[in-house]
Amino acid sequence: MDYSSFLKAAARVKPSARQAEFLKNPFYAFVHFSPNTYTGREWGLGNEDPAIFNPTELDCDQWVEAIKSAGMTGMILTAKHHDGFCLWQSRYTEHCMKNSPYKNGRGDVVREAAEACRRGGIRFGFYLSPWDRNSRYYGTDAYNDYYKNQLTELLTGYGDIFCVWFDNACGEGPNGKKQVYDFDGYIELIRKYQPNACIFNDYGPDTRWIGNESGTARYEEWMVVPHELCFRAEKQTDGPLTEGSLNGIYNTWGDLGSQELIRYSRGLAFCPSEVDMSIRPGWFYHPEEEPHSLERLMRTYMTSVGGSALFNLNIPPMPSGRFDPRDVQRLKEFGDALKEAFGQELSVPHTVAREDVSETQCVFRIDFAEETAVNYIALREDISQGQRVERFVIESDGSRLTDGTTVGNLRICPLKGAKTRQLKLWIVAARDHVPSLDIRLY
Ligand code: FUL
Repeated sequence: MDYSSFLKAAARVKPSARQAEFLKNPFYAFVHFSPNTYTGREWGLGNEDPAIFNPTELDCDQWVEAIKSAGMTGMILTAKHHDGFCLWQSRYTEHCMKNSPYKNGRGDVVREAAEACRRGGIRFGFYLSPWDRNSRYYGTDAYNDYYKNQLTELLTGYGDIFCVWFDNACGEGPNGKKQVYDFDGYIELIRKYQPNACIFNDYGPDTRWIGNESGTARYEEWMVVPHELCFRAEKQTDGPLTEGSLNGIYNTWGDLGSQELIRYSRGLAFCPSEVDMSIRPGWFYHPEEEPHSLERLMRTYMTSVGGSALFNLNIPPMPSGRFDPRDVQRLKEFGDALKEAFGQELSVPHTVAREDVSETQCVFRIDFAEETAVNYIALREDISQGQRVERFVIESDGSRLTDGTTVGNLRICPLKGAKTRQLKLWIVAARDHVPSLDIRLY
């Protein structure tokens, strides 16, 4: 394919209906809870006694209230982490709630969490770790059946699932063997039972890992990425067949979507990235740890949600089964700060006029009725049409305030209270006709 046709095709790589829906609510919670909560480990060994898992004051409604207070709209629970302990009544193992003293072995944390989400009006999803340090099947074909049986229990017994999260962690099981995961089979099952659920994995199909666990998002984040990276997602166009290769491409690369990179791809897929980080240093609860500062959480939000990525923020319950009051307070402060920043758009009357400069450039002129202080400008592309904007500049009364690269699902630009009568948003480069842009001022 010649390069200019390739670029036009790149501009038309589109989200699936389930991805487009998922991107409307990009901020949700992770909840890491397992025997690790009681041993202080981050990766359990798999030989923990199920009797240590005993959340005597379990209160999933408290989780949901805290999650909602931060403005999050979903929860992904570790139904099973690497230690293999299942937080529900699985028919396929004894290493589960059946052998926990909680509710005399009749407890089901997955059910309590799912029901609390439903009551509180947020979405529910789960993380089912493929790596399992307990299962005696691990390292054999029988393990893939075991995993699929458990997936089926979770996909069919707990109502609508908005996200199924699984990583590629693949260590040794109890018999010293590693497992070859049947990801295609897992994905098929999820599509069968929960066709609207988005599937997270390093390589797609629906969302992908940002590449670190510290909440650091890329300055330039593309949802349209080489199929060599997201090979579990649908390839929507071929590459331009430029000589070279993207072998070895991984989520940790600094650039995954610029023209300089995609020109070497053999095809493109649509797959937004997810920033996953914990509110504390660990994924699991450790009493000596403190939640991160409000500033750090705000910065992460601005660069993830505000940088066309998703934000999955983990809050680990304490051994009692409740969230730590310090985390509850930080989540509330976070939600209040977000409301303060974005709760209300600027009320000063203004007009927005668009003028096309060329096929792939345009300028939006925003005129205010009076001098106005602007804290943020938030931009959105109509991503149902694909992702196109490559570079923009924002000027106030003729001088540059800020500039950036991608817009995508949402680009929040802090303008730090700049006083202005007229803002100009120049779209300096786009992959095709500049799409219609949603512009909001705060
Ligand atoms: C990783 C795991 O190894 C960590 O323990 C944690 O669950 C993180 C979210 O994903 O792959």
